[in-house]
Amino acid sequence: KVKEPWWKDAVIYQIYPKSFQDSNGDGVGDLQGIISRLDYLQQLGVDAIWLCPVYKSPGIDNGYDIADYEQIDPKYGTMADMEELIAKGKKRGIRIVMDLVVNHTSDQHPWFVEARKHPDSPEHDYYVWRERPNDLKSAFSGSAWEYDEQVGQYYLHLFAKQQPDLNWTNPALRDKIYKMMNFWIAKGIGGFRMDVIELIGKQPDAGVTANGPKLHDYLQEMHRETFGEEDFLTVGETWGATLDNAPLYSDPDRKELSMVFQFEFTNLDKQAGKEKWDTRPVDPGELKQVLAKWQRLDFKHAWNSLFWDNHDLPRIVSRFGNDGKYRVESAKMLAMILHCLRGTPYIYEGEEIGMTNRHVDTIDEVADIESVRMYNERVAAGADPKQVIASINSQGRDNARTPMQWDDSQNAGFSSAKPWLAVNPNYAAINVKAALADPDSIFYVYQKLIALRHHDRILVDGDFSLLDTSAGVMAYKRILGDEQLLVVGNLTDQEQVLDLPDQIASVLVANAPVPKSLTKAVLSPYQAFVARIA
Ligand code: TEU
Repeated sequence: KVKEPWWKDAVIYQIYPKSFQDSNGDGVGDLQGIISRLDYLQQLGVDAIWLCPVYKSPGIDNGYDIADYEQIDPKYGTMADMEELIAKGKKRGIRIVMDLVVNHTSDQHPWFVEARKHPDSPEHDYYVWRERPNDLKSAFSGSAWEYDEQVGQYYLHLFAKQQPDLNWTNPALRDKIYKMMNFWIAKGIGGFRMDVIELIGKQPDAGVTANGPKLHDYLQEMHRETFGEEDFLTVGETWGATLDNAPLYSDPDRKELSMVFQFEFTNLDKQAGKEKWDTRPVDPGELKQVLAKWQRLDFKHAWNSLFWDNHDLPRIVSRFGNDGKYRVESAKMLAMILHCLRGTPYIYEGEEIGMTNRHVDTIDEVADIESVRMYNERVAAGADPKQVIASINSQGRDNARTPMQWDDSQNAGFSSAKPWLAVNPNYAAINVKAALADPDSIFYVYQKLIALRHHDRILVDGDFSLLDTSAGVMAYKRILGDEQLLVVGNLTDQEQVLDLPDQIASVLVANAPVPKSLTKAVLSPYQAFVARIA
């Protein structure tokens, strides 16, 4: 009998290495910095770290442009540091999930350098070249095609032009990727988070990028050639995931990935048919419907991950909660609502202390390539710069990338030097040291929710049932055998009335005193609780 994979009851913590902890005083986070914070992560209780890219990279997209898959970038440390992180993590029951970026490389990768220099080399065909561009667009504004003088052809880049797309139809290229994956597996890592993996089956001539016809063949081949026999977590970044195609990726019988990241909730504050920069207010009724919808997966033949934040998204407390008066209440509510769902929860660094979006006044304060390019494009097209900055303040990726706030000392304890990206000025109040000192902090709600998942199978295996409540309240049950868990969250900054027939047996987690009776109970703004039902 196959034993259950390690990730079934796990909670994963995402680290953006550039912003987590600097150990050598250069203003940039590094591997030794992460090692120095493993005790903190153990105290939180997480089972694994998803480590954003630390490979050798010119850093045009903060490491998502890889120049050497088998070397650590010197700004993050050495391979010995990486091995130390894996070993010291293991001692604490924390596995390392590496970021696998194989839709594209850096233009500085030796393959691309060769592909350009010698158009008749085997490496040339590792990339996607055409005589003529079509109208495919880059995710970072402008055409997805760049003319190369030396070659006399255009190459495809679905992201920056310094991130040429790999040609997965080439079997020799696929083989190189699998060898590289096995290099990392041999180092004892616990899994891979697969960057924009849905794009590798692209058919650029047909205008197809995500979910191309060969995608699942490639993933099955990858599974066979690399991690198939490992007790391993693989999660695909799949913006185009739907209830119909999520099982194609994640049904264990198909031997592809463990689970998907689906992003449906990110549409909730976006105007239909527009870009993410064109926002609208969130309707709480829609929010709960989207969360409930993904609970309808057949979890024997599919698996979903649960997350609010990552390095590409705004801070959730600023986005769906309230980063002013009700910051603490709303952060706890969002944690309870998400962590009691079925799937595998991910926590993004700083989420566990309620870190918020940051605010900029001018484009000079913005580091991220996506925001800068969008700004230039829109302003050139006549947009009001103030409006564009407002979009960046609400949706820009730098919101999640400001340095981790460890304490109230200079630079928030992140670095002794000026950080590469300015610390959020609210660090004096919002920081890890303060959170650990306050038994009522957001941190301890996350800690409890993680422990609950480890100790009670109801969160892993229990059925989900959405309860009928007013639009501003999300209430659901998890049911396993004769055990029942009730989860309630007021999604709004207004009082809401809850009317349920159930009797609470015991309260497990709460952010406010739980009403004795649930009939016609008044919930305070963002009030939430998790309770066993009698
Ligand atoms: O993100 C994929 C992606 O599509 C994002 O660029 C997304 O469009 C944007 O951030 C949100 O609108 C992955 C990585 O997570 C991201 O950091 C990289 O920039 C990108 O791939 C390219 O590797």
